[in-house]
Amino acid sequence: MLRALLFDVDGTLADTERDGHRPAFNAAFREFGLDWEWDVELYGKLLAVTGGKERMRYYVDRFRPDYAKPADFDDLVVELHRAKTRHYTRMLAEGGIPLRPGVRRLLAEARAAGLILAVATTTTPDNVTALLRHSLAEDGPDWFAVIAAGDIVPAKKPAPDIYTWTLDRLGLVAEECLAFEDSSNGIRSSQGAGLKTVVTVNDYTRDDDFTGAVAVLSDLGEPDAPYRRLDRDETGVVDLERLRAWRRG
Ligand code: XBP
Ligand code: MG
Repeated sequence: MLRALLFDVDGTLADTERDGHRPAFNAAFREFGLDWEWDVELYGKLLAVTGGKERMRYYVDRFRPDYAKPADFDDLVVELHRAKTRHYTRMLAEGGIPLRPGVRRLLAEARAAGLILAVATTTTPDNVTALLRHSLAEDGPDWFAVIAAGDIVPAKKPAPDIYTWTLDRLGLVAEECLAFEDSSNGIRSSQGAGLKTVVTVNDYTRDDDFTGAVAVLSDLGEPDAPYRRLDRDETGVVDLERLRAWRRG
């Protein structure tokens, strides 16, 4: 029986990366007087690494051989990340970033049907709360039985740990759940935890490897704007009936 839906956040619930996280990183860099500037294309490359602190370290190691790391570089990364989170949550509060097509509709249907909702993401907990509160509903965070986020597991996606942690917390096994992801790092993580996974792509992840996905979609679809399936010729709307049919396979 399908008991729970587990959602990634960035790129899945909302298109937060290009116009949310990226400018928030840039604002933090400016605040600290750094000449780092992540444009849209570079950010696509940096998304290979999940986690904001991990991404900044990767940027310096891979793209800034000219940068002389100070002795307290690890502390600087933590400070930068704190500033970035402040900028990002303020952007969301200021009217931010809308949910992707079909997300609110499916969450509401699942909730009304008594299914359990959960979040499994590498982003910082404050970011998730801000998005759910400002883009879903004032009580949006309360819609979710578990919000697993950020550093609660040391190994971020593509490691399966965040999904395994979520399943443990819910007291459910993978067969009772479906996951929703937007990236290859994400689906490696969810499938690594044994979860069947529905993918909705975005501009950064369209060409990712989604082998094993239940379905690869443009988005979850709305009645007046159906999804387009990328892995076969099909359009439609993702609702519970369709999810149950896909799950049965
Ligand atoms: C999301 C991430 C996060 C965000 C930034 O990946 O990788 O790092 O880009 O958030 P996923 P933080 O969608 O697979 O969870 O800066 O708070 O880490
Ligand atoms: Mg994602």
